[in-house]
Amino acid sequence: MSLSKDSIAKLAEHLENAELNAHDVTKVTDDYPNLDIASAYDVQWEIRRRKIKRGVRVIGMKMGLTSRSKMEQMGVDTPIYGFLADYFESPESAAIEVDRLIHPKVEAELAFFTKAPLRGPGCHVGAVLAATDFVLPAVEIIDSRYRDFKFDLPSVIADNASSSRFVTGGQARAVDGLDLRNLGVVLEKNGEVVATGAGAAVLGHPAVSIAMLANMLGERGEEIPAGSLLLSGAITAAVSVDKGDNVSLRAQGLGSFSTRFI
Ligand code: OOG
Ligand code: MG
Repeated sequence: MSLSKDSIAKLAEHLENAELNAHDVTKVTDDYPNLDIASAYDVQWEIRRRKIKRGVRVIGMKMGLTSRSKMEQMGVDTPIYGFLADYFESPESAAIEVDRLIHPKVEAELAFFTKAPLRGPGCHVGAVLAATDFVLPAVEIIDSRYRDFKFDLPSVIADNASSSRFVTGGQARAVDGLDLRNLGVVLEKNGEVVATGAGAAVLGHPAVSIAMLANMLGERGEEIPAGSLLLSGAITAAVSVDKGDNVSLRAQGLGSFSTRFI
């Protein structure tokens, strides 16, 4: 079922308010059981328009549900995308305030910074690597607006793929000379290893995920501009965090960094 303009606007406002006020809501498919994927993206793009109208800048995009462990964890089986607003970025030195979020979880990702636009259809790994200025390790903080972090595909797409915050750190490196498939990551919480993984967990190679993003956007006539920050999708399953937690990420050849939750 595709949605009327009015319903899209109503759902976008409802989900964005949940994000801004940090309160959870029931799934959008509870009220619109036949909501299709295209309309779910319409809601996400409407949330994006609402933010831009208020002066928020979109600095990049993210992929989600690109790894087997994430798909299994969330019970959903298709990669999705979301947008990244400027205020989602949390500087490495800053602490993240848990009271401003609902039920945050952290996951290890790889961030690509582009120096040339990427356009689908027909975008491939080679095009992504050629357009990449550098990569950096990243911790994404996801925070589904849905009660108990439970959703289906249309609901999570409408909710901007649970996007909430992210932190990049460590060492920026050009992709040549890096083996992104075998790149190992170790995620620690309060000094204990909570998840490990390698780049190949993301669709076999993290750049495949970025190519898929360009191709998905191409279907809507959109492209990825140069100067974008792109999150590959989690390499590991997501781990819940709470006030007082300290999370650190170590990525092979790309250094390490940590972030605090208060
Ligand atoms: C959806 C967002 C998934 C990823 O990297 O897989 C995501 C969710 O799990 O809430 O960001
Ligand atoms: Mg993610």
